[in-house]
Amino acid sequence: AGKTDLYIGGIFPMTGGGWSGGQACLPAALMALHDVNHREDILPGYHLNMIHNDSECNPGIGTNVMYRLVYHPPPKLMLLTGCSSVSTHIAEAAHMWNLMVLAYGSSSPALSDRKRFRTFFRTHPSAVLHNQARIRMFQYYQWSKISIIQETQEVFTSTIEDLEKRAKEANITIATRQSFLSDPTNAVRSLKRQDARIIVGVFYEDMALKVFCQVYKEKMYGKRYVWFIIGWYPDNWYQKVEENEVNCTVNQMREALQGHFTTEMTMRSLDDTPSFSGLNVSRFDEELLLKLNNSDPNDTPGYPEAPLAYDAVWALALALNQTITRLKEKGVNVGLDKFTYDNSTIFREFYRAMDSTSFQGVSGPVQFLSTGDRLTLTQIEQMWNGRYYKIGYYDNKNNNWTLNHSFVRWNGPHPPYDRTLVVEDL
Ligand code: ABU
Repeated sequence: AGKTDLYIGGIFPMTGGGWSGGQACLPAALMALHDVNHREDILPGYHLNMIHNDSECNPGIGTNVMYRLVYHPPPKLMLLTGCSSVSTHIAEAAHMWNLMVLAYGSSSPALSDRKRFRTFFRTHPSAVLHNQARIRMFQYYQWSKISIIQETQEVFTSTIEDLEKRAKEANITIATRQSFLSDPTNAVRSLKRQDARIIVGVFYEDMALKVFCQVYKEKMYGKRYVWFIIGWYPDNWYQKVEENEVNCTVNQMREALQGHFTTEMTMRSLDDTPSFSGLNVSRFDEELLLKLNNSDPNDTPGYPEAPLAYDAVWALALALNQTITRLKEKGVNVGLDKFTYDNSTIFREFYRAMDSTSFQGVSGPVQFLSTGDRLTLTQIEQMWNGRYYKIGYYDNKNNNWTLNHSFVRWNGPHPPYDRTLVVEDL
C-alpha cells in the first residue's frame, strides 16, 4: 500500500510450434516479481508490475504485442522477450522508444550485433557457445568432414554461419549444408545422397520431430552416423509425435535418436549457492513446480530456461534500483515512474546500470558482455534408450573441456568414421 507502480512489458511464447517456452518462463518471471516486491531493500517505495501477452513465437504476433505494450499507457520501462525470431524484431526497434530489451529465451547469434540491436541484453547465452563445444568433439574423435541440416530461420542461419567459420579455422570441411522451411524430407534425403555421417542439426522442437521421423525412414542412424542437435528441448520432446502429427511411433523415434549428442548452455547454477534473491536452485525448482501445478518438467516447454527468466527479472530490478542511486548522485530529482519514451535521462542511467550488472542468479553468475551477451558453460549430453545422460562440460571462457569419454556409448564397436571406408561397411 502507498507504493508507486512501475511497469515492464512481457512477451512470452505460450503457444506455437517453435519454442513455447513461456509455459515455464512466465511463471518463473512472476515468481521473481513477487520476490522482488517483497524485498524492502529493492526498489523501496515502488511496486514492479508486468503486463504481458503471448507472441506464439511468431514475429508478426510478437511485434503486435510490442506495439500494444508501447502505445497503451502506462509506459513500460523495459521489455522482456523470449524466442529469437520475436526478440530480433523487437530489439531492432526498441531503441526508438528509449526502451531496453532483455531476453530470457533467445539464443540467436545474430542478436550479438550491438549496431543492429542497440539496447539488447540477454540472460540466455548465445548459440555460438554450442559451436565451440561441437568443434572440440569433432577434433577429439578426428572427424574432419561434417554435414549440416538447418531450419531456415535467422537464429539457425547465424548459428551455422558461426559454425562454418569455426570449422574452417579448425580445418574441418563442411561436406554439405541442407536447409528447409517446414518440411525436412528432401533435406534429409540429400544428406543421405551426399553420404553425410557426422551431422549437426539445428531446428526448433516441432521440426526436430519431423527430421528424426525422416531419419528413421531413411535409416540414417546406427553405427555409421552421429547426430548433434540442440539440447534445450524438454527431455521427452521426441514422444510428442501424435500432437505434432508426425508419422512415426515413439519407439521408432527412440531408435532413430539412439546415441545422438546434444549441446546446451548450463541454465541452472551448478552448485547450490544461494542466489542474490536468497533462493538456491533446488528451492527455485521446488517453488517453480508448485507454480506449474506439478506438471512434468520433462514435458514442459521452457522448463530448462525458467531460471533465466527468473534471473532476468532480478537483473532488471537490480538495475532499476541502481538507477535510483545514480540519478540521486547526479542530483536528478525524478522518480522512475516519470519514465517516458521520449526522455532519455532515466533510460541512460538504466542502460549503464544494466551494462554493469553483476550478481549471483539461480542460473549462475549473471553479467553481460559489451554485446549484451552472457557466458556460461556448455553441457554435452547423449541419449541412450530414450534418456539423456550428461557426459561433460565445455568452459568457453577458459577453453577447458571435461568430457567423460567412458560415459560415451556407440551403436557400433567404435565411433563412426566421417566418410565411407570399405572396412567399416563390411
Ligand atoms: N532456449 C530457447 C531458445 C529459443 C530461441 O532462441 O528462439
